[in-house]
Amino acid sequence: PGEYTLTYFPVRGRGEAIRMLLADQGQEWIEDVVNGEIWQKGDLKQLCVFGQLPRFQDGNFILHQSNAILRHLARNHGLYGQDAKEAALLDMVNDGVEDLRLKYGHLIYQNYESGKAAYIEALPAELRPFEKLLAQNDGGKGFIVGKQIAFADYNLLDLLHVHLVLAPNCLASLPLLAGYVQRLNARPLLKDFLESDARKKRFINGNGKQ
Ligand code: GDS
Repeated sequence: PGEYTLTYFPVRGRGEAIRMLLADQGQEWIEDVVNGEIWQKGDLKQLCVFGQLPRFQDGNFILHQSNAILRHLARNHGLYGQDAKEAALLDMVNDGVEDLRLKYGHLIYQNYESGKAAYIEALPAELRPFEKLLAQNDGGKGFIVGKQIAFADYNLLDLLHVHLVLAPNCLASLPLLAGYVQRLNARPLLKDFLESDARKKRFINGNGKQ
């Protein structure tokens, strides 16, 4: 197996679910941190398939698109469910996470000052589908799909983390999700990662809004 390298800006952004998956799976990886000055030069952007980061190297294999990177790691680390139906449900959850992540990104990068209040107002309704899915799986005491952690759990956990910063009370009416965050945060390797200095120093988003 080759060495893992994550090339990304010094933010959580679309890199953090990948980092959490790797950390929780006991994997090591190289952080190739790209600051604005390096990015502005444009050479790296030229190398990126869609002109954007994150970029991920697994040995000589290079991949772009954050969700494709998560899925690649899922296939290689047994994080894609127990059978084809669980894999399909994990894809469904991950697409739901992506839909809300895009709305969040729009708020942060395009509409923060004027959109924040309405966004927070609508947030519990946006998160409730995940609460319902959890309730349907083992009474909400476990993971989002099946009996083992999977890639979509890391992506959902990151989505919940960033929303808890934006709106600390957003899970007040969603007790299963609140318990899910506490339970996953307490996984030993994930806890070490979440409490690391590197993680604490990292801004959530590229423009400093959160
Ligand atoms: N679908 C891709 C993925 O999932 O990997 C999206 C990757 C992506 O958006 N990467 C961003 C990037 O490389 C950093 S994440 N930007 C540098 C560039 O484009 O040159 N993206 C749409 C999305 O998330 O789908 C965005 O809205 C990103 N915003 C989120 S940051 C601008 C500013 O600061 O306002 N200069 C950059 C804003 C920006 O890239």
